Amino acid sequence: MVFLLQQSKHLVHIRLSCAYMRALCDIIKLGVCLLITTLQILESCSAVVDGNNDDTVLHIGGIFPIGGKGGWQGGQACEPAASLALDDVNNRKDLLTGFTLKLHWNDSECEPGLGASVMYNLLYNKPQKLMLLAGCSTVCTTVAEAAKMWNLVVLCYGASSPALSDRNRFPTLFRTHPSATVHNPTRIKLMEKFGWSRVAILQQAEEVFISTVEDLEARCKESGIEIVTRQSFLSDPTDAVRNLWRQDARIIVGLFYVVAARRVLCEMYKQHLYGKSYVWFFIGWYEDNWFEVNLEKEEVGCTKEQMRIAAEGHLTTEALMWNQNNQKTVSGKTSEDFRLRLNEVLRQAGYDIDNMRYPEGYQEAPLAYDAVWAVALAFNKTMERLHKHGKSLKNFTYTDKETADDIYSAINSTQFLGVSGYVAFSSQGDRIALTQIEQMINGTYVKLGYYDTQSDNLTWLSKERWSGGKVPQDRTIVRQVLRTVSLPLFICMWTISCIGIMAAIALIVFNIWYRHRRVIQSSHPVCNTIMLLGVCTCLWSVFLLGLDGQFVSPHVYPVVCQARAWLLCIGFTLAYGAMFSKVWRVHRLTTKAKSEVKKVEPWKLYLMVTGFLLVDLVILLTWQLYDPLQRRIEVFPLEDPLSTEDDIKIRPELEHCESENNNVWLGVMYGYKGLVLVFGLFLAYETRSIKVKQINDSRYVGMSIYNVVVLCLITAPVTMVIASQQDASFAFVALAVIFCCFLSMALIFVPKVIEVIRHPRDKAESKYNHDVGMTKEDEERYQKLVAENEELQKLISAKEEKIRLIKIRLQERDALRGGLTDGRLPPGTTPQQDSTANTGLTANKDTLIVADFITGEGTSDSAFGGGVSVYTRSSRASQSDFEFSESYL
Ligand code: ABU
Repeated sequence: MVFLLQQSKHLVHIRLSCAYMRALCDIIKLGVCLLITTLQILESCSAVVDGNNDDTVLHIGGIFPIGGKGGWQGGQACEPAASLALDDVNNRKDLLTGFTLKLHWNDSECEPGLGASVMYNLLYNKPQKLMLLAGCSTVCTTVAEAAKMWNLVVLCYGASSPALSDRNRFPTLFRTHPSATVHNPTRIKLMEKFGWSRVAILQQAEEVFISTVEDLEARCKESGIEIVTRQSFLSDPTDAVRNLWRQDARIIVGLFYVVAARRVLCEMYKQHLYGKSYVWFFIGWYEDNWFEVNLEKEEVGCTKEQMRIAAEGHLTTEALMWNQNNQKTVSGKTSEDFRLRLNEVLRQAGYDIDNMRYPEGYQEAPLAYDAVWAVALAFNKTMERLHKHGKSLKNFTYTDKETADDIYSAINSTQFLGVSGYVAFSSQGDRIALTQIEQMINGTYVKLGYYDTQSDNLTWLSKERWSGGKVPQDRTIVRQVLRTVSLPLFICMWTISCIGIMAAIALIVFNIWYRHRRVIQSSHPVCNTIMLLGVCTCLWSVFLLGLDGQFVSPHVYPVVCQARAWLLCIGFTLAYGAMFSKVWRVHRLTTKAKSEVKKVEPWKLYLMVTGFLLVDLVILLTWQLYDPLQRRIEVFPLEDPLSTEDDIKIRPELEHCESENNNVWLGVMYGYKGLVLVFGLFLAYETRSIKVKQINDSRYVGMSIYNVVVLCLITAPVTMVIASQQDASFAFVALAVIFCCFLSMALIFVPKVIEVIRHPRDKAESKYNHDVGMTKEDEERYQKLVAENEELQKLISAKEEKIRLIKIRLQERDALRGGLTDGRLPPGTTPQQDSTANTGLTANKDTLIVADFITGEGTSDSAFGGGVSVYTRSSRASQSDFEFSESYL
């Protein structure tokens, strides 16, 4: 029982607890309901206060880039400007009568993703927005592409991307900001004005700049301006700037947001792409002090001073964003009034306006102001229109295409004078505007002029200043300088050649004049004359070798080339061919049987020279007809000029004579000449110690051949190696030709001339002949005879001494006998016998003298077989003659 009582108490207690709990819950529920109701009441009160729920408020959404790190943060000045416009619009009784305009906005940081998020928040949160305002091209692109899905018109106050002019992609977009393409005609105009036809482009990899560059490229092409390079970068412009330098870019159009612009400027400084040789076109909407702010924050890596140095002289182009003539605008205020008010607002927001420290977007602030006015005017127009149909803007929903079209038409036809100038929209929704050109002079922007694209009217104030004192050139001017043979060298070689030619002519005269003299006659005077003609021709070619671009025009140069080849070949063939034919003949004489060779037939020598000439003619004619020598220019690497003041480079050029298949022709010619040279060398070597009376100068001819061969074998390859050094090459060839010619003339003619001078009468020439007719065997025999002669002389002297002594003794004896037998001869001795003894001695002497004067005329020596008259070396031959000729061999 107690247990039951206890249990029932317990149950009562639980029930009481449950009731208590239920009551508590009800109280909480009531409290929550009260709270919600209170909140709802508060919210509705707030809405009433804000005007959100008021039927008299028209809501628009705003997206402002303000706090981002890159791109354009123009919302900093544009948002206050838009607020000013809202105030002005809402203060106007004749506009949107009975309504007020309200802007709901947020920061996009110029980030397309964040911009999209801001847009969705605006769209999905009440109240219903009638239009969107946006700034920054990347955000506008995202917003305008999406907004059409909500039948919303987007008005961009700060988007310059030319891509936004695509009506198919952005059917509901309008902008008070002119398209960046408006700069391009201005840039082209400036390039034409300053004569720049070669430009480069440096761009940040953003659609806004890519589409601007596409437009610029098309316009440059139309105007005949070459785009030398187009460099782009994402965030670090180092490589792109370096490439500009590599491409020798001088006039550079830079398209980037201001943060990137600071990096580019720093890179320009580091890589020395500034100053008198460079002109940079920057976008004009950066703030005036853009190059010296945020350097540390953005870790730019250059000091303010360095940035100032690099920025000096750059040009900017920008659409005019401030109404120039201080007229009253649609708001009843002038652009100056607007500026003062805006400055005041910004000052209150903490900006140091008095020290020209403007927030980003200050330039575009009039565009934001006018954008709000354009919205108001368009809504006004739409409301009137809708009113006629008993409709209201307040009833607009995102599915109301009809009202959206009305808003679109209204804004499309809106035109007014705003603080940014005359506001009107093209069929692409673009703003039509004037552009202004500025230049940074001494750290501040100076207006240079304005350009009206529509009327192609450039107003120029002539305030530009260039650091080099003259308009920079668009490229390194390359001055082509023809490398020519130095004049003193040419004159020197030509003078020597002239002397050689005169000497050769004199020798020809000598050769003909004394042709009857044995010394000339036996050396084949006609061959000598041919050789001398060849020498003249070769020496004349020296003149042609030095005849280059300093004397002849390019179209005459090929003629000089061909004349050189002809003269040198023919001259060589005449001179060398004549000498060759002589040694060949000597070789033939010494190798033929006596019966075969009676005498040297001159026609055979001429035939040989003619044969060589014919081969020359065939090769030269074929060469000239099929692949003539032309003027080819060898270009050398660029060189700096002597004066560092000049912004030019020197490109040395050198003229060459070349055919298409030059190596083939040279191969043929050198091959042929080489064979003749080597064969001549062989013949000269074979006949080195042979002398025939029919060709008395064959040994000198041999020497001359050695000389020619050696020089040709050296000169031909060396000139090919040093062909690019005009002076060295000319001097080498000219000296080789001159040396060959002079030495050949000297070797062949000096002995003859001396002989003729020494012995004016022909008789004496036998000695010359003896000299030259001497062989080694003759020499040995001669030496033997001399030794024998000396022995005999000594013997004679001894005998004479003996005789003298005997005579003395005889005289003594005679004297002794004198007294005995006066005037009588010794017994057994006759006067005749005495005389014979003396005569015998004399005869002995005569014999020796005869031995000394063995003449070839009378001695037919068979030492060489074949009936050739061989001469021994004469005692009259000078020892030095032998030494010279033998040491040479
Ligand atoms: N004038 C500012 C333009 C900014 C932009 O196009 O993104």
